[in-house]
Amino acid sequence: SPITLKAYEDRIATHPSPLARRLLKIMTDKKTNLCVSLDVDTKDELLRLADTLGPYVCVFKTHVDTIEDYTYESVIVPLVELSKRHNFLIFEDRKFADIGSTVKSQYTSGIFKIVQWAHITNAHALPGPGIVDGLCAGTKDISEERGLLLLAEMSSSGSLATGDYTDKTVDLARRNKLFTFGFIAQNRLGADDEDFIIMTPGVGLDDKGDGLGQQYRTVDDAVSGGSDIIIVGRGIFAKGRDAVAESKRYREAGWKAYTARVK
Ligand code: 6AU
Repeated sequence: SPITLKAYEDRIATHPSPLARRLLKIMTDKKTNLCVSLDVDTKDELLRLADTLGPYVCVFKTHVDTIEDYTYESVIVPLVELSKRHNFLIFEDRKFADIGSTVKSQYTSGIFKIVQWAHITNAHALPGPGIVDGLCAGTKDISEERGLLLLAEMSSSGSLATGDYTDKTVDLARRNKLFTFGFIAQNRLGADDEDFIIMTPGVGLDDKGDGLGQQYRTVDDAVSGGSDIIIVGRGIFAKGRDAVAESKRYREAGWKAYTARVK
């Protein structure tokens, strides 16, 4: 039988994670479950897209280490400003994968200082509980909400994150539901009485793949399968595409698919 879920709005009051509550409120207020993946390599392009697409998204996802002309002052400061102006959250797609002590440094230090500005980041479950503990320890002095997504499944062809690995990733998230508020996944995960936020990449309406292992599913497939937020990158801003028009299209498709599955 098709998955039915409570409305985003009805999940706000009961969600254990403060960050998830804030996110569900933004989604409800802006009527969008679209996360745009800003995989570009200059700060001008990143900031231009964040400004023009800001009204249509609940979250912007970044790979900040791919920006050629990155500095904290010229990229992060204006990006945070735009996140306030357009009311979106920032998700640095860092995919941490090391021991707790090392990821804590990678999260808090260096030139990126991710914990200072990224409301959301993600990590592989591979190293075990220490990775979550290390990242959580990194949020100690931050007053704003922070949240972690574990990679429970991947969109890429031949991914090893399946079956028992996926189940154990869900168990790992259960240890700290205040911080680990959901998953990067292709399917609904967790028990019916749990409320993990599922964010799903590998979504595209016009392409099937990218020749390097990425696999695309439609918005309907992702959302009817239990995804709460669709992550779209090249489907929106690849060369020749009108990013504003595509953002509106994916936002509409995402919201329509969501309303169709609400209880
Ligand atoms: O829509 P695309 O293919 O242009 O971009 C997809 C984005 C990329 C990937 O790094 C990321 O989503 N991603 C992730 C994430 C978000 O963790 C996991 C995954 O399984 N597949 C995937 O594509 O920025």
